[in-house]
Amino acid sequence: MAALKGSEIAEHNDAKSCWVIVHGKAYDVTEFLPEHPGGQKIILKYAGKDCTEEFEPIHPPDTLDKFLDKSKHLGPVDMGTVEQEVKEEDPEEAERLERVAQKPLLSQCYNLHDFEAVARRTMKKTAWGYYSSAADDEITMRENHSAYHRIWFRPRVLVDVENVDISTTMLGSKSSVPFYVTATALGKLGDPEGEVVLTRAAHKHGVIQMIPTLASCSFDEICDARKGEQVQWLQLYVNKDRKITQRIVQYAEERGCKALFITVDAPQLGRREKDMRSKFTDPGTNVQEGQETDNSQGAARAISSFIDPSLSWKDIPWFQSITKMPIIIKGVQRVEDVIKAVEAGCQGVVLSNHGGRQLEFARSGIEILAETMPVLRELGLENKIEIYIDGGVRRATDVLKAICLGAKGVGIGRPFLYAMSAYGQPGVERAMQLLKDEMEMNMRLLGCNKIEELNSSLLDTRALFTHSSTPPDHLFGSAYESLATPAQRPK
Ligand code: FMN
Repeated sequence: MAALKGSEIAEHNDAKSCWVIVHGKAYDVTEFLPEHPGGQKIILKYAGKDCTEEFEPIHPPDTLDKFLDKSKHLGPVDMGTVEQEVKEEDPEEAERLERVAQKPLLSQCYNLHDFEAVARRTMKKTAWGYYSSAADDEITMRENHSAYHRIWFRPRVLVDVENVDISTTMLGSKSSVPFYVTATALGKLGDPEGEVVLTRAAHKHGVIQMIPTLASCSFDEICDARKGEQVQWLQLYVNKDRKITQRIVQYAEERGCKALFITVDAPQLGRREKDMRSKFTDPGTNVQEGQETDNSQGAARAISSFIDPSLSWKDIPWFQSITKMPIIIKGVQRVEDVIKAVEAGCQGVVLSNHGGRQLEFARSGIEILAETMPVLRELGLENKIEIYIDGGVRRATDVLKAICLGAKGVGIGRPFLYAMSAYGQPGVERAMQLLKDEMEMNMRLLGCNKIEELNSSLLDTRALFTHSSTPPDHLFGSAYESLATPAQRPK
């Protein structure tokens, strides 16, 4: 087949006939426009043009093969004939590149906060917007971390702590540490290689990785990046079309995933205004001319319209009938639902509010954990289910507090994304090493040799349930005009 010329493709530049180029190949997406989960407008922006750069981070490489009929695959394009868009000089981007060139050395990062600070300065605005954003006033996101500050330690002394072992078992698999890489979508926004960077770093450190449904890499690419006995779990957003869901789950099991985490806290995606605003001001979009773009919804909403809001407890037996993998409910937020999960025969729950990205004023995972464990113990259910938590974990002391309270493991999301975005695989490896070092040291200082020795007697949780130090509402504060005191009378 002769390669298509750029001029031929450029003729198909509207909704009546819409062709686009992705990775040097042309596609007729005219009929697909109304079905595109991210809306038509973003495709029409690239009608007749090359959209690879925009397409790449948001779509796994097998997307077009899977979702666009073969008759619409028009074949290779002679890219030399495609008119290159002259990009206007973008002073913001030039400044960003300068900051990238001057970023601190990796060895200057001593904790997970440092990676966040570097990522904030060096990531593209849209990518930073997607990763860092959370729901509404982002109070739950900040509470997730602050809640750990309301727990203090009661260490033991004069214990022989020469040898400390921080390894553990999660859902029947060995792990070198009691934390795991939780599922986070769109890895290629942070690194051109995407989630496989996390896979490789996780392998180096014996850390378990949860693969997101909405990864930028294809599922196969992430599985193929696995080495030896490395353990991966699957995070699942349940599709309205259960046949698709069944295919995903069974394929994951076939490819060796060791557990199925069903995300249940996102029947609709939360409003993440940083994400939405960063799209809105993207110079590539047309909002200044008053045109609405679906893009202004942010990356999150664009990719998530397939999620089934009708999912309920009644569906759990169906999942149990299609897989032998342990089933873990991700996004549980009250003890009553933990008990339901036990009754439904689930092997685990993740106490999580999705990193504060969903229901604003959802409580932190650590607080729910402290509410849950005593109830489970009272009912004799504590060994019937494994309890995981995530959200706001930034220090090994946070991990230790969760394990002391009865969590089997702790998920970490943004910190690994930031480490990857700022420094690639070496960044993620250093982040994991720093956490390991912090953990070993703090186990010693707590007077514990093994994970099994961590228990709630090592904690003072009296302040945990009081919310007197709720994170401030900055937007409200900055818009608020303070009341005035009486003015002096003129002379
Ligand atoms: N949770 C999911 O179940 N599926 C996802 O696709 C998903 N994508 C996420 C993308 C980003 C950028 C972030 C920050 C979180 C995402 N989460 C997702 C939630 C995480 O799994 C986890 O609950 C959260 O990040 C934990 O909070 P932390 O970021 O403070 O560690």
